[in-house]
Amino acid sequence: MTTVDYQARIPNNVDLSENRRLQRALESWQPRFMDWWREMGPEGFQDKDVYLRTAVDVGAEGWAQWDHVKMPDYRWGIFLAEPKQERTIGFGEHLGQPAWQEVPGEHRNALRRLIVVQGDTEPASVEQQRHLGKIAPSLYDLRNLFQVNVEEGRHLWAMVYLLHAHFGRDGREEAEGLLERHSGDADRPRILGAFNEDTPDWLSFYMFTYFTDRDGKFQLASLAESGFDPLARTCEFMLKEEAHHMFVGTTGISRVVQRTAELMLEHDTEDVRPFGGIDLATLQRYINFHYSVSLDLFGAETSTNAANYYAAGVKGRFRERQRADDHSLLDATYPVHEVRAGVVETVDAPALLALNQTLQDDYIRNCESGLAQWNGILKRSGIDFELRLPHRGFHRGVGVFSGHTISPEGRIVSQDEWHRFAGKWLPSSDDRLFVRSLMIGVREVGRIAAWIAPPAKGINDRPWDWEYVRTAD
Ligand code: BYC
Repeated sequence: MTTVDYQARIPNNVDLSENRRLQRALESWQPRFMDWWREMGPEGFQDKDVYLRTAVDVGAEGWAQWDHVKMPDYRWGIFLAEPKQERTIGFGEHLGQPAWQEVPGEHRNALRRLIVVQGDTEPASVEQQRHLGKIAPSLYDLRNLFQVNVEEGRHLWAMVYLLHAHFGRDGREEAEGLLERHSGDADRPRILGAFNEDTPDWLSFYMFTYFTDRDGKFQLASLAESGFDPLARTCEFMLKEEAHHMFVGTTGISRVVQRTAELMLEHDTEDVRPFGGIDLATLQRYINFHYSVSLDLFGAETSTNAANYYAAGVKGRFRERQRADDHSLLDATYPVHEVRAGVVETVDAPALLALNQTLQDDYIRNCESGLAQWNGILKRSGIDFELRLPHRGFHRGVGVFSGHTISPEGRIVSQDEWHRFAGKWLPSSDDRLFVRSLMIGVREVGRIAAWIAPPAKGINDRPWDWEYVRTAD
């Protein structure tokens, strides 16, 4: 059992006090993080009490403490999952060898790159969401936003710890860089595309936590298989916190669908906009957008980077250890897509090269679960409409489909047709303005904005209509 030092300036279960040099380095990064949080973190509400869960342990039970705290007082700390006795590497060229506790020289660059890319997304999402507090639909939602934000801040700490502890001077420089790049910044943008998009309204926030945080789940799960044990254990614990972020997305969209269905029945129309609801066609366009930019986060479907990461033992597949194959994939093939003569075809590629597509396929299957839930609400309401995931080639900027114009149904269309239909397939400026017009902050206990249904229950056994954030001055 790793003991947790929760009283230390930086709460941790990595015996930080035993390593003075590292402790000093992280303590000098801490004020930089706090400056960033104040400048780029949630706008307003910093002096308000928010009902937050804070990680205090890594065991299965009771790992979190719940209390009203001011966000700047949140105890951001370093928590790695329990070590596994004699853990071995589960895939690639080093299969069966003991997991590394230190970074092997030959895999240093690959590991640093993966950790920096992962680390970069965490503060990026906080920056993207910083304006959402004042337009939150309820105190319950406001609290969930801040929970997600402080935990993304903790996930940044997780990656910064690895950089400082294992990558020397260039690790420290990379840690600085994580606070210097900013979402959407023209000169110093975040590394991955989706993290430079705006999250201007709460529908976008729920879509982001559903689709983009879910990429996080799959990437973290692949890194949790890493032969580099500190990275694996860090990601394993991050996944525990991440589950709530996707819950916010799944249930958030469910509640919007629920409210839309109620308004459709009440007014006997699909056009619920005049009644302050979000019509299903607009919801579908938001799904199309967020799903497609999130698919881009997987990189190209066939990738030598991914093959090298796998062969080296630094990044595995989702649930690598539960797969019944040889975990080296040297002779295996995997079906991938190609666009040939205007048609999408499936061809076999070496499985090692197709690892990004493999992970993307796992992700797509998992995305379907939310759609089933949302469509269940429509069906139970007697509404004959199905929300769908668009074709994987729709609106892609990375990989085999980039450079092709493909309809949500998967038909390759001309540039001309694309431009004619883009406003029907993707949120138009009119859609965005309309959704933005609904975003009026609601701060009274028990009240909620008219475009979304209340949640079925509250957080941590509290009622949903509870003072999750004490907003009074
Ligand atoms: N945008 O071989 P390729 C999360 C670059 S989300 C811009 O196709 P590879 C979270 C790529 O870097 C999870 N650039 O792909 C969610 C490479 O550049 P270099 C974040 C892109 O390397 C919500 C070149 O194109 N974690 O946690 O096999 C809230 C060719 O690359 C993009 C990770 O992603 C893009 N979309 O795979 C908070 C895990 N895609 O090297 C948090 C770590 C590719 O030629 N990252 N490029 O300069 C990785 O595993 C891989 O870097 C990627 C790319 C999957 C991202």
